[in-house]
Amino acid sequence: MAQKPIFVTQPYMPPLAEFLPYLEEIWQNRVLTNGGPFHQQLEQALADYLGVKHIALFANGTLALVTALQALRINGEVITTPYSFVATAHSLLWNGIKPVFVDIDPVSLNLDPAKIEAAITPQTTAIMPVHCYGRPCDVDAIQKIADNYNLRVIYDAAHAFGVKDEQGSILSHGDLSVLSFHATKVFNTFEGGAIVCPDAKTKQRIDHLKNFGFVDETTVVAAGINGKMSEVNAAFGLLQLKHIDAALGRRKEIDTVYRRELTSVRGITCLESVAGVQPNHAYFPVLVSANYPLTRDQLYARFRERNVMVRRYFYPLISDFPMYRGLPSAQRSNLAVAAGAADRVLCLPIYPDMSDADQQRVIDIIREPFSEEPAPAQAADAVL
Ligand code: T4K
Repeated sequence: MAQKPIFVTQPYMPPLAEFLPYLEEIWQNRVLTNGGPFHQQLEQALADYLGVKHIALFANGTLALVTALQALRINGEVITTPYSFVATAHSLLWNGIKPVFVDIDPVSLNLDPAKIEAAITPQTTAIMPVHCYGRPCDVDAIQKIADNYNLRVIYDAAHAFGVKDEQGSILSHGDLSVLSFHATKVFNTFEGGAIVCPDAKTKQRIDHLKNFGFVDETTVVAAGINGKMSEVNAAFGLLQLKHIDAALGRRKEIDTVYRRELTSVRGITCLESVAGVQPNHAYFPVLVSANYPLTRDQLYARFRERNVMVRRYFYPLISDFPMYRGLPSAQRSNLAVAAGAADRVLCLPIYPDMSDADQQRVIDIIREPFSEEPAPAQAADAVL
């Protein structure tokens, strides 16, 4: 009989009984959306929790990315990473902006600052890096380049909820940072997202843009969109915040066990923890090398046979999708490190409710091929 499936992630769900009072309040008030009381409370609570100045909630992370670019009036060309979820580059296309892909750093798997300058042209207006898997970009190097060339920096921080570096929240870097609160993320509001911004004026522009451009009943200042988060989602976020530290704590335990059990496995590389960073353990990526007994895709297939739904985030590269692959910067020769990572990566299951037994199942599958290897040649000689 097939064992029960284990997914790459599962959303954390607080006890339903704790959510009912929030729903009762919504039923009572009949305020469902358009910046209601839970929306306002969640913005403040998140700004406090994350240690950031201003936060504007959105219906999802993709709308937040699209709006962030609008808020800063970005156009022309934007330098970004091919090693991410498609939404990163799609947000550029939705704004009529040309993505320019730059290769990633082999250790961080984030945009490689050393390769950014060569991709800057007179049309470049901004850089959109991604804190991939919640692991911080080289924010200082990126800011230096942005300052030298007068470029804006919008971080796709979809994975980086709660991550801190030595200067505080990772979300405080650049001009804007965008979060996702999708079901698969560390902090979820079913669907949801946010823009983190440093000043009240920018926050006000973002708030107008996410509400069709309305300033008041009769004034529309921009061709805005409907990006608002509903009261149900915001209420769920408030409840989630009460549980977030416990959820992050459990993720840390799972991360620690994977590292302990997998570091010595030949051909499996865990991404190094970054010094001075408080991580969120959003993902557990490993890189499968040629000296592992199976190829990455053979291991992936074996997991599937065992009903363990590991994922190859981020394969294929964004630059390999049809709407991008014609771009000069999308050529694989320009993106060798990213292509190598995409061909080797597997994201293992990690989520707060994952049991120790389920984690052991994952570890056993990775170790299994070693017991199937033919005995080493010396051993055979000894018998003769
Ligand atoms: N930028 C970056 C860097 C991103 O990673 C993302 C989203 C965005 C921007 C855009 O933010 P949003 O607009 O989504 O807020 C998932 C997510 O749909 C996507 O949000 C996420 N990145 C991406 C990395 O992963 P899929 O296609 O892998 O999702 P799916 O449905 O296969 O879910 C993965 C597993 O999670 C399932 O096997 C089971 C579990 N799951 C999923 C859902 C939706 C649940 O247990 N419950 C659920 O409701 O894209």
